[in-house]
This record gives sequence, C-alpha cells and structure tokens, in this order.
Amino acid sequence: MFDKKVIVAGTGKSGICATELLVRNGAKVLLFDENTKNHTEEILDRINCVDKSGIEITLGELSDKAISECEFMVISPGIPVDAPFVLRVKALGLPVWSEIELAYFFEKGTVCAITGTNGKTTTTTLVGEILKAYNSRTFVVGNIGTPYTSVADETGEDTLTVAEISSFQLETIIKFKPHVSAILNITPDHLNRHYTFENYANCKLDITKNQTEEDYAVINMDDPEAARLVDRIPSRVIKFSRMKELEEGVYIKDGNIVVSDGKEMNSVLALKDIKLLGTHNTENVLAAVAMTYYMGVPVDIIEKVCTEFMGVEHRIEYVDTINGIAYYNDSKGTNPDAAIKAIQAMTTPTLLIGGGYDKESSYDEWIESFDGKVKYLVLLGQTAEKIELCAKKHGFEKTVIVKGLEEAVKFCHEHAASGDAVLLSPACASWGMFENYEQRGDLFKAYVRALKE
Ligand code: UMA
Repeated sequence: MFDKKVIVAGTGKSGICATELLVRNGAKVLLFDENTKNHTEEILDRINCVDKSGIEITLGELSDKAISECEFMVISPGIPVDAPFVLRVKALGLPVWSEIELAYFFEKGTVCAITGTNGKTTTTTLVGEILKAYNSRTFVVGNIGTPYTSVADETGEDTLTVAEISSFQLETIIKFKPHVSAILNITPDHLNRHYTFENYANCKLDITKNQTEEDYAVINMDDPEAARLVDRIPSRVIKFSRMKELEEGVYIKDGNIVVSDGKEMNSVLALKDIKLLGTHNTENVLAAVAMTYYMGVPVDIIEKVCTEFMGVEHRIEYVDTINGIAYYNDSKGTNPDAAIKAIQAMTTPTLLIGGGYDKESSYDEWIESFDGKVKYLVLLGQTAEKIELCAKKHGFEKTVIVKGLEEAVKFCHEHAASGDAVLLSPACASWGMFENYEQRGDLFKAYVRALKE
C-alpha cells in the first residue's frame, strides 16, 4: 500500500491503533516515542498484530537516516506540531499526517464529525446513538476514546462514522472531509499548545476545509466565535440556535425543536422531553438533530433517541446521595468554560472540587460564575495556588488546598450538610496526577462510594 516505511509518533492509544492499521494493511512501521521511560517490549506487547516483524520501535531520538528511509509520519494528537522532531521530519521533506488523516485514507463510508471546545463528547455520543438506531453499521470514534484508526478499514459503502475531533487532531489533517461537520462552540482552551485564540479557532474551522457544496456544516449561532466563521465555510451551512428563531436552520419554536429549510418547517421533538440537565445540553441536542437530519435519518428515529438519551459518563454524572448529599462527577470539565456549565447546572449549595494540570487558562470567569452557590472550593494539583489567588482576587475566601482527590472527597463529606451537592468539576486537565479524565472520574466515584462503607 505504501512504498516505504511509515513513522508513527506516540505510543499511546492513537499510536498503537495507527500501527495496527498500517501493519494489517501491509505497511512497515517505525514506531517512535520521545519518552525513554517506555519499554520496547511492553509497547510491542500492547500491539495486537499476528506478525510484528514489520514493526521497529525507537525511543528517545529519531535519526535523520531513519527519517529518510520513511514515506511520511503519522502523529498522535498529544504531540505538538512544532515539537523539534516534528519540525525535523518536515524539514527532511516528509508529510506529517494526523492519525485522523490516516484513518480517513481507509474510510469507505459516510462520515460526520464534531468539534468545539465543549459538548463534543455528549453530542458525538448522541449522534452515534441516533445513527445506530438508523443503521447498525455505525462507528463512534475519535477524541471520545476509540481511535478512528481502530475501525477505519472495517468501513464500507453502507457504514456511517461519527467522529469527535479535537483541535489537536485537526492541526494535521490533509484530505479529511466529513459529509456533515459541526462546530459547537469556541472558547479559549489549549492555549499553551496553540499559542493564540485565533490559531485555536482556525484549527476548529479546518473541520470544514475540504468540504464542498454537497456537504453540510452545522454551526451554533448562539456562540459568537463559531458564528463568526460562517462566511469562511465552503459547504452548506446549517445554523442552529437555542435563543432565536431562524429563517432557515434548527431552532426552538413553541417549545419544540424544529428544522426549517426556509420553505417548510418540520417539528422533531418537544424540549420538555429531553432528559439532559442544562442549557448547554439543549445546544448539544440541537446540533445532534441538525446533523442526523442532514445525514438523512427519519425524524421519528431522531425524536425517539433524543428523548431516551440519559447523557455521558464523567459529564455532570450523578454518582450517589450519601447523608442527603448528592455527589456529581464532572471530570470531563477540563477547562473553565466546561466547569462554568456544570456549576450553572447545580441547583443547591455546592462544594466544588477543582484544579489540576496547568493549561494556562484564566479562571476569572469560572470564579465569577459561582453566583453565591459554592460553599467551599477544594483545590488540588498544579493549579491549586493559582486558582486560590484568583478566587481571593474576586473576594471568594472559602478555598482549601488538599493533597489529592481522596482527601478532597473526605473534606467535602465532613463539611457538607444534608441538601448540599458535591461536584468534581476541575476546570483543568487531569494530566500529571492522573492518566486521563476518565481515571480521575472513576477514582472520584470510587472514593465517594467508599464513604458508604
Ligand atoms: N509524546 C511524545 N512527544 C510529545 C508528546 C507526547 O513522544 O511531545 C508521546 C508520549 O510519550 C505518549 C504518547 O505520545 O507515549 C501519547 O500520545 P497522546 O497524548 O496523543 O495520547 P493518546 O493515548 O494517543 O490519546 C489521544 C488523545 N490525547 C490527547 O489529545 C492529549 C485522547 O484525547 C484521545 O481520546 C485518543 O488519542 C484517541 O483518539 C484525550 C484528550 O485529553 C481524551 N483530548 C484533549 C481534550 O479532550 O481536551 C484534546
């Protein structure tokens, strides 16, 4: 399939699945990771291939000679495009592909893709559920946790793929072209990687860059930054709004979500039948309705699945009630904007657990959104002191710094009263203390459940 070897950079989920896909399809792979603490044997063990003879593993540094023997490089999302070794590979003339691009090379069916700062996972899951109810040959992939490369060569003309795509993944797409794309919202995130908000927004816009007039881009008109991109989109824009009625698009009329093509209006479902908490989730449902409608799914299927959908793990997920205190896991709240949505969805006094890896976010708006609801802000991780200072600046004094998540849960258990809520919604990534947000959320749930014993 490829004439020369392919470099795969990163030995996380993405790198392993990209390697497997390439090897399954007859390519030779040079698997590379900068982290020398990794072990070649252990990496090889994680690769699920019958014949591993075409795989070479290099840790630490890539030599110019090794690079020149390869055709192109596939990079994992976590690797910055300006990492010195990536710049060297480019300078030696090799194209650099996102693992999304590699997967798309093998794609034979219809693809829809979702990006945005927040709501991606909920929307992707819901779109996936709707598409599965319509066509059982549906794949749900991407930043959501299942690399697209793990299923790309199983696709066929009759399959549907829904992909959650992060800005990291969009940075190195070349031909990736979803038939229906969506930009849910754009607020500052990952600025340590993209440097400026404009770069970050441009990465998001790139989800539409290969689309043509036969394709659709679903855009949230209530989000000023997403709405600003409309004129730069080459495909047919399908606008959606929770706040205003549109001439054409997906919006709310008399309590119903409706789709209008400018001539006819089609009512899809009643807003009151949605089970998800918070206005941000209404926007996610609007996006999912728009996407699946233009993917050709009949309205009765969209309605049924949307009204049955209960939401996603780690996203304002109800855990348990202990001594009259309700515990919620919002570990997926990895940036201030997501954490604001979670605190806004709370209806009782809340003990909030936050802090984690420093993505150089600003926490001012998050603290301002507390609105008298937060009883204590319990902080952990690299950003604890920074957030505490920011809270004090805004006159919020009830902060506590703890060593870890278990201590945070214990503090909340001891200081909450019946009727209060405890919310883990860190506004920060989990990296440094946990492997990922899933592990952070799972541990939180385990510590909460242990309180019962
Ligand atoms: N590495 C280097 N050099 C670097 C950086 C990393 O060699 O400069 C190596 C590391 O040593 C490690 C490997 O790269 O071995 C890790 O690669 P990775 O960080 O891309 O991790 P994966 O396990 O492949 O997970 C990635 C996504 N991770 C990131 O974007 C950071 C996962 O998104 C995604 O679910 C997975 O692919 C499957 O597609 C997680 C995430 O946090 C959930 N995403 C961000 C977000 O949602 O905000 C964008």
